[in-house]
Amino acid sequence: MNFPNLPQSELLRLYESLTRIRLFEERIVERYHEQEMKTPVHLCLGQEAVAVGVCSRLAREDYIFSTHRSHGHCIAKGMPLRLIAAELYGRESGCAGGRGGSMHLVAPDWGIPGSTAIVGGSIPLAAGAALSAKMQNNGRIAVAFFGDGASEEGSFHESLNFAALHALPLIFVCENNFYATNSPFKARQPECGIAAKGAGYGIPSVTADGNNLGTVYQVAGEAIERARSGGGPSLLEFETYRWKGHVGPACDFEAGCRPKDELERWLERCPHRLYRDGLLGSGQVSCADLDAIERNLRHEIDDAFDFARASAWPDPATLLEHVC
Ligand SMILES: Cc1ncc(C[n+]2csc(CCOP(=O)(O)OP(=O)(O)O)c2C)c(N)n1
Ligand SMILES: [Mg+2]
Repeated sequence: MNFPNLPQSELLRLYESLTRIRLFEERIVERYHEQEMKTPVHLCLGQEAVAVGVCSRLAREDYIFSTHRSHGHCIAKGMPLRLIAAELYGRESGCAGGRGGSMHLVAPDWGIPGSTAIVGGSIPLAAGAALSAKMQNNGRIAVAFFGDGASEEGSFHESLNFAALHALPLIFVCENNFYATNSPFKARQPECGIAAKGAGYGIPSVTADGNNLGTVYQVAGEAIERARSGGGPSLLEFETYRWKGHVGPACDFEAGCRPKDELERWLERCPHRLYRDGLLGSGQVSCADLDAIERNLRHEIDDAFDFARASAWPDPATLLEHVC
């Protein structure tokens, strides 16, 4: 484990963020069968370290653009759980007034101008935000989160080209979980890997272990520093794995979507457990410290779900608002 050499407060901040995502999504899994959450949910259980390692290095004003699988990114960027939970329950108090659901999380005050379910859509949006930051010289940077499937879209290549040409303060963060829906990576792409595509445009590009929070933190930090100091874009390909099916709270290996032993191998590399073990091994914190964080987070999640379920439904009279 590449365990980061950081002050105790920062190590705990990372643990808290990682655990907040894990427990929030586990709560969705627990409650989804009640059929009160009508939105489809694309869970990021197993992939949390990428969100935390990247977003923990950003300022609140920096932009992130996420996808259909956005809970982890938005939580790690600081978006309040109440806004997310209420959106999942379709309530007026949700971040998009209950109209958007899980795939359209938005929180401009936390640097989240919008998330999009159009595969590859987050990438040019982030390039636009990075261009605006550069033109205004306001010191902000933008991050595009996207999956391995999105790297097959034209928008990925167009944005790489444009960002390289204009030296945009933009980080391309590809979460390579080796599947696009049920289609395995090897059946879709040649073996050169995703990072090689960035190198083709002259962009500093790396492939790294996305389940090792210390590695993500370090690699993301270098890219962010480069972007902020005028060094232009970077492409970071993080290898990781989603534990649940493409959509919904269930696993999918029973349906033959992927091999059980593959999932089991990745479960052994749980990003949360790896980080927790590293943290305890560092001797800087005790189990009791971590348990206290977890207890507080459970209260925060109870509060968010209670808030969501007690919130009003959107008024039907507003149905056509925001529609052209
Ligand atoms: C342009 C477009 N094509 C197809 C879809 C249907 N679709 C939704 S998610 C998805 C797979 C995306 O895979 P990837 O980019 O690897 O992200 P992951 O789900 O693995 O996080 C597809 C094909 C879509 N939403 N948008
Ligand atoms: Mg994928």
